[in-house]
Amino acid sequence: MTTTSHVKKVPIHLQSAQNRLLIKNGRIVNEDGIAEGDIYIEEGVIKQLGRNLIIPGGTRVIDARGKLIMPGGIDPHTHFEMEFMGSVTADDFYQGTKAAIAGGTTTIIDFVMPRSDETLLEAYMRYREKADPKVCCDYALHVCVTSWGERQKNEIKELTAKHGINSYKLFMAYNFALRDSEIYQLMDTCKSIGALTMVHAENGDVITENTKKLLAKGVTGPHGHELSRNEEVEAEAVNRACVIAKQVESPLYVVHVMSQSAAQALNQFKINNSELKIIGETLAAALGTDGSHYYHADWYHAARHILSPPLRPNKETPNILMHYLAEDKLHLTGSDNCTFTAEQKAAGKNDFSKIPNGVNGVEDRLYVVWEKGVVNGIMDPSRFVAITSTNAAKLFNLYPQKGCIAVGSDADIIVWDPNQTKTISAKTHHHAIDFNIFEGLVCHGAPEYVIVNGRVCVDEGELKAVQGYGRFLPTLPFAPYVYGTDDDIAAVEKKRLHSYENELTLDHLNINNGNGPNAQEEVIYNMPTLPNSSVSTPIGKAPRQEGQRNLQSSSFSISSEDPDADDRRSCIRVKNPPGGKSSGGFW
Ligand code: URQ
Ligand code: ZN
Ligand code: ZN
Repeated sequence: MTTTSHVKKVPIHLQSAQNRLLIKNGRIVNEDGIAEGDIYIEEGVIKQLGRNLIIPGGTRVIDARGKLIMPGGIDPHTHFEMEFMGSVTADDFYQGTKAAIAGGTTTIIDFVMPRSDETLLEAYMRYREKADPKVCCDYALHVCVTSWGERQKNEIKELTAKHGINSYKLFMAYNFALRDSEIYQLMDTCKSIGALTMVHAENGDVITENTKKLLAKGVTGPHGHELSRNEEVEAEAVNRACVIAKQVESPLYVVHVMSQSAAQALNQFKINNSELKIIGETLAAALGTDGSHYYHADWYHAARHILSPPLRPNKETPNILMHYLAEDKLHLTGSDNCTFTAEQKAAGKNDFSKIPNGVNGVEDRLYVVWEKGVVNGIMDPSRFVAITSTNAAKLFNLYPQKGCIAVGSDADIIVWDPNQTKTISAKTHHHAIDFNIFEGLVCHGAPEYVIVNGRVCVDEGELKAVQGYGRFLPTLPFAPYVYGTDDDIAAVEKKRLHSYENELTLDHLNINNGNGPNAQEEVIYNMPTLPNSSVSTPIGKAPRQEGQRNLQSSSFSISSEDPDADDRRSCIRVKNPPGGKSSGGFW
């Protein structure tokens, strides 16, 4: 099996004029600003950005007036057709990636979960064989390391050198948790090969003891799940993982940060150890719902909210985590999509510790983050792009192929209509289960078009995903945003900005350049403004610091039906040092 082939598996008859596409009149949102312009796509790649583009006849035109054009979502955390806790997750790579596309996600990164009798390489091959023919969008893989020794050490070296894997997940809980000494050794090995260690941070020993005690007391229902693994149990493990990473001087990615305590532990460690790269991911589930559901009278309703670490009963948690994301104290969002049917959940009818862990999220992640983050005024559209797409691309070394709208990038694009209203429901979602943890959530904003590698896969809201259209994305080690110097990062950003500036001139960016600001030094992006915002755009990113907007009492309108809308938009000045934009801060 080759791991480097990027040849699309699309039948020739499907590749006609439809792979030439012009998206006109929208506002292009990248993580570093918003610009106005048109996008020309050919053969799955963005070929031109700007205005008055010269394009071949027969090109399909999408009018994006009044819409936002954003990079397709990248979900760094899914579990499609995974064998886990005696079950197999209901969404397979076809159903899962179809659901992803329906919600605007155009790349997913799944986890290879080895069977107990399998080598890591065998597990990787098994995942490639099941995923390659089914995926509707591009995908990459992380590999879970569920036991540790010389064999695993050699295998991860091989997986990184030859098979396009640059990230490994270890567990501090479950019956395949690694001990601290093993965690240390795995981090050391990952560091030596330029891979990123990801950690599921919960204190497994404490959970085991708490579970025994709760069951002995007769607490067998779903709420026992959260009681057995409360916030402290998560926060302790987050801190311990950070401490070990510090001893090894290794970067660390903490998956599914689910509580205020854990987010605080991570952030405090980062503040005290600013030289370390500690990355925090949280989930759509943690932002869109809460642990009060574990006390629901219907056992199935409660059980269907079970995942680990659990949702938290503190109803403020979603809001707190969203502010952490806005303030760059957490860095990206995943779904941890890991769906089980009611029948599968029933395995834990008499014992909460046997309920298969996992919830939906791959389809609804963007809706939830937009609604709770942007519509609620906690972050702006650029930060939305950063935490749903760009930061994942950077961390897993897929940037700028993925995660941005720039010349040369893959044409993974969503045309987002902020005026559309959608109510999330299991009746209309595309998962293989009949329950949705976000049921009834009314969302103001939805993808009208989703373009996957140049193909329109959501067309005026209609889903047209193609099985097997996606490709495996090999991820290379030593990602500049994880292991590189500031100069390495600046070189990547410069390459990306270079193509951008060539195409979208100051004029196209609606810049008042009467005083002639040097494009190399200063670019002014037109930005929509937000209602009732308490937090402004990214912190810890040098280019953003000047021109941080006061988002209070402004009005968010991007309707281009309104000719005066431009006048009301505020501007953000983004300083670019000579030779390109500096990454500043973390990124
Ligand atoms: O821990 C995970 O990420 C997977 C294996 C299970 N799902 C979950 O409950 N988070
Ligand atoms: Zn996990
Ligand atoms: Zn997971």
